[in-house]
Amino acid sequence: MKVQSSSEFKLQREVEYGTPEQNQTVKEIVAAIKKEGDTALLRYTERFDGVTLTPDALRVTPKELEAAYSRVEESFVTAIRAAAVNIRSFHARQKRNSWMDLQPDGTILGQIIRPLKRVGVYVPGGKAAYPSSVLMNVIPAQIAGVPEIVMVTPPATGGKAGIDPYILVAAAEAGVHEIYRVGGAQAIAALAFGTESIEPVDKICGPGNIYVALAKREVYGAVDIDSIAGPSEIVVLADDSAEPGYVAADLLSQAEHDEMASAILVTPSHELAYAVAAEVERQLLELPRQSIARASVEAYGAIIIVEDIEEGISVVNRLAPEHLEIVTADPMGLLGSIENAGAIFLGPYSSEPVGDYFAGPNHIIPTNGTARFSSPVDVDDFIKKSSLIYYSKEALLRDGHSIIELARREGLEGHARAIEIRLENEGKGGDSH
Ligand code: HSO
Ligand code: ZN
Repeated sequence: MKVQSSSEFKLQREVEYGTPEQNQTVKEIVAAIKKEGDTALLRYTERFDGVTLTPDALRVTPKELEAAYSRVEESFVTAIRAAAVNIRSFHARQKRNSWMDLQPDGTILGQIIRPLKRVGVYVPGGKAAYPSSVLMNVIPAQIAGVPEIVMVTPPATGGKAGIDPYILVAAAEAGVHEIYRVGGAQAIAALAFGTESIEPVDKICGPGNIYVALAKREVYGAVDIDSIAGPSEIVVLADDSAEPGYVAADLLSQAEHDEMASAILVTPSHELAYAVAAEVERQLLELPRQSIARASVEAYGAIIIVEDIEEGISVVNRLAPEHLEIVTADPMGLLGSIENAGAIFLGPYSSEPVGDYFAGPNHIIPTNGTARFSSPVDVDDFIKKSSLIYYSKEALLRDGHSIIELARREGLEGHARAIEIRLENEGKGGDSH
């Protein structure tokens, strides 16, 4: 890993908007699903996944779910259940209550919180299908009270319509209600607009390839979508109290996700910087995903030497990383100065995978500097709010003239009169109903 000073460092990664051809393909797929429903959905599934299905084979049956349990290790079920307990209890703290405020004049104002009715979770096929991400998408929706949680995932290619049993078990454990074996842009369109076999949803979330991301952009507005995630990032802010082997391992744990992932160490300690660089080299040689991790580290990795921890903090705040580990003598003491970070891991034992899998906070976190203005997935992503207004007669008589004034300044006489008709009537000592 390159060791460099902070002055020139700038992390820059392009956000993927796809080629014109990819955009065109996605537009065509979405239009076809909208027009032809299941017919187009099955046609694209045959073309892209190499699987021929009938409409009644789209939905995964309870029997298949049962079979999935017999194909995974018991230790996996135990671990995912324990993770689910922690994720549930963390997200349960985010639940909002509806509220109403009764004022002395009889006015009642409030906010009513309702869950979205139907949510679709996309789970990619192949290597990027993480059971842990199924939990991270589904559990917040479930805690929000979403009554219908639907999962879609592409069927295994080559004629076998199976789905990874680990994904199925995670879905069952998380509380998914319906699972369909469809993927790609066609699955996103089916969720957004519905087909004969799949009822449309209100919101689509979950990661996917470029076609999935473009399809989500394409259907946004007809339904809500989550944010479109970029490659994963970690920044470790450390001083010479840190153990180089631990820091290197944590950097590599992010680097192995993706050639475009970014792992950065920020430290005032020259000694730590060079020790971590050597450790990264040593550990890389023994990592099964060495080629991915090495590509990531070479293109987007860095070890940045700063003057002192204060400068380190300002580098961190500029990067606004998805994950920040603070491995210094007094990590808690620095917490107050961290302004931009999606998830903050404190101390030598809060290795990022603790949060990726188990502690409870969500691992779907803003990437690419967007932690500057956005937050990890949580229960709020699956609710909506309605405002509540009850005005008493007394309150309307008191405020009516101000409302009329504002309406007339906007040239909206109809608005003014809607109030005026009441003031005239009630002001004359009209009936108090
Ligand atoms: N670090 C990833 C999440 C993940 N890690 C899933 C393992 N599985 C992005 O936050
Ligand atoms: Zn991870």
